[in-house]
Amino acid sequence: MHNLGHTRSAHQRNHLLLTPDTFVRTTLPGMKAASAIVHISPALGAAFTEYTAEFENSGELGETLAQRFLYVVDGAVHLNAAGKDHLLGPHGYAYVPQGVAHRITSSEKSRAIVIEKAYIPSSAANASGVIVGTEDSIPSTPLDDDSSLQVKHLLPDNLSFDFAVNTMTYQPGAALSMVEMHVMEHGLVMLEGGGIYRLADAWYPVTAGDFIWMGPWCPQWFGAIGKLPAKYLIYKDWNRHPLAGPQR
Ligand code: UGY
Ligand code: MN
Repeated sequence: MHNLGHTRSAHQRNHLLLTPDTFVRTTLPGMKAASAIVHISPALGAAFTEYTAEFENSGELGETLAQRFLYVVDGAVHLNAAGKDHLLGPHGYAYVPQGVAHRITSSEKSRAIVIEKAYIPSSAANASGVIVGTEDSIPSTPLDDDSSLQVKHLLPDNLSFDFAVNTMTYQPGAALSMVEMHVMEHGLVMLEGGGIYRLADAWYPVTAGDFIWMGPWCPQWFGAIGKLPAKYLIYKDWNRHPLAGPQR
């Protein structure tokens, strides 16, 4: 569509906002009847990659050398790992540790958010096994005692994991209580609703379908606007010393 070169997408030194009108699809090695919209990768300085995988009826994801996290947005996605088959519907998710052979396929048109990251081991814990779950059965906890802002931790919070993936749901009018600035980076997909995201020195209107990358120490704040709750899926590196892992 002719939009006179306008978009809400923005590419700044320590953050990225990608709106669906600027999405470009590609096929990653090993993908069959599927394509990827790569949202962020080490090409921009991130220590992880995140993409939306769009599957046809019988699609398949390729291999990865990294650990992999998958969250199904819609459709039906199958994971075969460690000799077991799992069916993931909407809000279903899976974690596959680095080095574990697996296949991810679809039995209908489906969309999933995929996060991959080279694992940083910890001498204090063994690596986890495969995890499969659904967001719907995870209990939520209020952030900073604010019951209008609920967080669900999709992965266990222990040293086996070097990243966290959470959902955060804001009632209309709810907001982060502070402008956060922290060493962790974020990959974020707006799943429902919308609001205003402050990133560094800019305030962006954001809505379901948008992707945001926040680099280390990117000033960040969100307030939900509208009549329905706003919900996003958020990745952060977690549980490791700042000197652990690749030096950038
Ligand atoms: O976990 C977080 O750092 C989260 N509160 N950040 C955010 O929502 N931008
Ligand atoms: Mn944060």
